[in-house]
Amino acid sequence: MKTILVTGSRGQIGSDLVAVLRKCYGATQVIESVREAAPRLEGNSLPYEVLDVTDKQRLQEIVEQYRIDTIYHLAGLLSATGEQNPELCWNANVNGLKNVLEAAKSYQLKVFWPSSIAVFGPHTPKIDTPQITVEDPSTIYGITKVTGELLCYYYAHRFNVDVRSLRLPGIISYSSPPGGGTTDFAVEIFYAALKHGTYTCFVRPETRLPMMYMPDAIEAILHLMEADPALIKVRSSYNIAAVSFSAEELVAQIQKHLPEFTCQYAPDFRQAIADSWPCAIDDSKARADWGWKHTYDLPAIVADMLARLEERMTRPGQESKACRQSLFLTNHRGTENSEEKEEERDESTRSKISV
Ligand code: AKB
Repeated sequence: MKTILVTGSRGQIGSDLVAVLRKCYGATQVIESVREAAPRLEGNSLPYEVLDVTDKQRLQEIVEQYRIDTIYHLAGLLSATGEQNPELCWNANVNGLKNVLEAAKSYQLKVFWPSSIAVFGPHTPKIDTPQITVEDPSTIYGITKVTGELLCYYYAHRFNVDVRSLRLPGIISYSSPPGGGTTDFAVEIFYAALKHGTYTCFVRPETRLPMMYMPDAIEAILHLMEADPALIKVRSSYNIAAVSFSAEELVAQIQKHLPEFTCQYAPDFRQAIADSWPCAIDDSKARADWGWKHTYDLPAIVADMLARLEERMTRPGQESKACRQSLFLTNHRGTENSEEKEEERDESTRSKISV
């Protein structure tokens, strides 16, 4: 039986991933951890710990206490917040990962860690960005991700640590808001379209970036972590892709459902970050090595996002269980604890430092 620790568990990915892991492996087998204690979590009967990942000793205590064998290490800063606090970004992203890898080495843990398209920079080919290419990020976030990939590679080859990673694109989800990334516009726009009928986008209309719907991201993470170790040929991080669209293409797709919706453009400092990233990634290595494939294209993402958010807005509090179950669980095994009641999640408790 697996015993899993999820760091940054209240972030955009963690919020969905914890729910799915609990369905797959058992509710009490998944220990979530957040950087700061939050009242709602205190009252939650499912296991959680307060953990600042830069605290190596505390991390090791938790690993020992629960006999953890797998860590999904999601705690970290994203690109926009990272740029506003480069020192914190380095400390959380690099030292936090180093502590996780050290624990993995000492206790023979399996690790998932998200890298990002932010490892690429202005001199990287922008279209069909290869698995191995120039990595010259212009953000501190990207620098921490390149460093993290090198650390993963080093610990895998030098100490035989089973660490697996994906270079995630922008992730679009309805169950929790993103937390300080450059791709956040692709989520904010849905809330604005439904609530206000208008949105002011912080990147230019022609800005084209790689994106993925959350169910595909969760599928990719679980699939990678369940793959036979012999299939994992890349121990730095795999390119992974689903869709690629510009801000104006996203607007046009939303307008098919909401014809009155309008979008203005007011680029800010995030435009330069977006401009430094690729438009579309070549993920053929992930597809060949362990069989990655995505499900959602842009029309499917937009239709599902609007339907889920509308349902959530009209019936607040109802979305969580139904949406997660219907979207994620059909593809995954082991729903043996599906009767266990999932605690309703309070978004205000989400860790400030989390992807
Ligand atoms: C961000 O925008 O910072 C993230 C990412 C692409 O890594 N979504």
